Amino acid sequence: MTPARFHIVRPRAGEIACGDGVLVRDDGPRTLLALVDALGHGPAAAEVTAAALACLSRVAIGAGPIAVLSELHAALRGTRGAAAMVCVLERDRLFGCGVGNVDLRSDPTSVPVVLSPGILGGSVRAFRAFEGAAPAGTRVVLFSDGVSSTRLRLEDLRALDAERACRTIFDRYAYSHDDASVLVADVRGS
Ligand SMILES: [Mn+2]
Repeated sequence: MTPARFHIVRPRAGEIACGDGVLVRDDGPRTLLALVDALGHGPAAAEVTAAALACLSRVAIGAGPIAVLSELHAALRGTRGAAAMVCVLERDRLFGCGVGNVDLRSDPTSVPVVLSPGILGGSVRAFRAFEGAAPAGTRVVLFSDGVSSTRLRLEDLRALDAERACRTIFDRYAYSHDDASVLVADVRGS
C-alpha cells in the first residue's frame, strides 16, 4: 500500500510566492518523497523550486536518491540554487540523500541521516546517501530550515494521523520569517 501522506508549504510572512516545495510520487513498489528549499525567497526562489519540482516529477527513481539529486543538480545549474531532501521508500527500506539545510526524521525507527553540504545547481562536493529500516508503522518527516527541529519530538505525535501530525508540527515549529515546508508520510503494510 502506498504511504499515507500530507504536506504543508507556506511562504514567509509578507510573500505570496514560496521558495519551498514538496513532491510525492508513487512508482510501482517505490515512493519518492522530495522537499526543495530554493535559496532566498519570493518569486525568484519560487521559479527555481518550480523547475526543481518539474525535474523531480519526471526523473527515474529506481536508481536511488543520489541519481535523483545528481539529475536535479544538473537541472538547476545556472539558477540561484536550492537545498533538497529526497527519500525513496521501497519494501521496508528508506533510501535518502539531502543537500543543504533540509532534514529528515523517522519514528519509531530512527534512520541515521547524513547530510551533504553544498547547493544544488551550484557546488556539491560529494553526495552522501543514507538508508535504514522503514517497516509498516514508520512515520517519515521531511522539513526545511523554516521549521525548528530542535524541539521536534515525533513520539509525542503518534496518536495523530499524517495530516494532523503535519498540521501540529507546522503550528508548533514553523517560523513565520522564512518559507517553511513539512511532509509527513506514514508507511503502511501491503
Ligand atoms: Mn529556508
